[in-house]
Amino acid sequence: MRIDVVSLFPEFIAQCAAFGVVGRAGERGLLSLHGWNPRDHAEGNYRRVDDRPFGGGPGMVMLIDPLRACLRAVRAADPRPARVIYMSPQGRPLDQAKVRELAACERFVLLCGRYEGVDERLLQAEVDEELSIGDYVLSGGELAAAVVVDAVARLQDGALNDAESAVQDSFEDGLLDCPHYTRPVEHELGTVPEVLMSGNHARIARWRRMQSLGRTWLRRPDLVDEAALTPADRALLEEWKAGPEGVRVLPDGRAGEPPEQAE
Ligand code: 9WO
Repeated sequence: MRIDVVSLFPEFIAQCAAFGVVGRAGERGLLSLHGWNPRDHAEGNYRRVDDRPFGGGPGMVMLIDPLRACLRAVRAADPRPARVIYMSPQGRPLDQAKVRELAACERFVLLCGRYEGVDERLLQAEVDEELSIGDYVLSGGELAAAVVVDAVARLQDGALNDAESAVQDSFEDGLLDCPHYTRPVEHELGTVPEVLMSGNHARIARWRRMQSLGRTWLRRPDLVDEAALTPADRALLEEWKAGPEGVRVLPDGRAGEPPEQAE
């Protein structure tokens, strides 16, 4: 697949994509990532890409024309149609379902704003959708775009090694991951749960599922509601709630019942 990133700092995305799973997806030809700088499409000696906001106020707004010329060049670089996605806190929240949808696309464009944002007319004319990676403000869309690139790259067929694919399964069913342990078995900070040492794979799988269900119920009850649990899952969750196995303490020290979900 092909991802084009439009940004005043295209090198930033290239750096993010140079390592690990994403870097390997590139090496294996599963993903081609292209950075485009709207400044290269700006006119005049100063190559301006921003100007002061109408109505006053602090900061600058990205100009229509350099972005429009840049997007025209992006579209012309490949015959396949490309949807344009603007990374912004006003966008639809990104989740794994959205990541899967994008991973199945042959091509898309990520538009990264800087300063106070982009002239609204450019967004209306050129942008197909807005995506947010969370409810916080960054200094630009680049880090958010890098998140999308990473999440999408690892879903390309052949991007993950066998060992990594197993890890991926954990979020595929909409539940949080189970706890992990490695050597040593006995440590000042605690002992590894006995079941993981049993060699009984069915018991281990059952324990992990129960942990995933319990933790999701405790930390993200909203996900449990959506997860479409089987009767067997429900039974495992009840067992977790009842048992001593559930360490009902959150990392921040809160204990017990799942927190009220804020709307
Ligand atoms: C600045 C700002 C200040 C006060 C109240 C709201 C505000 N929103 C912004 C803002 O959106 N600034 C932007 C910086 C303009 C577009 C690019 N920038 C950006 C993108 N910051 N954060 C993101 C982003 C993108 C995707 N997911 C989360 C955050």
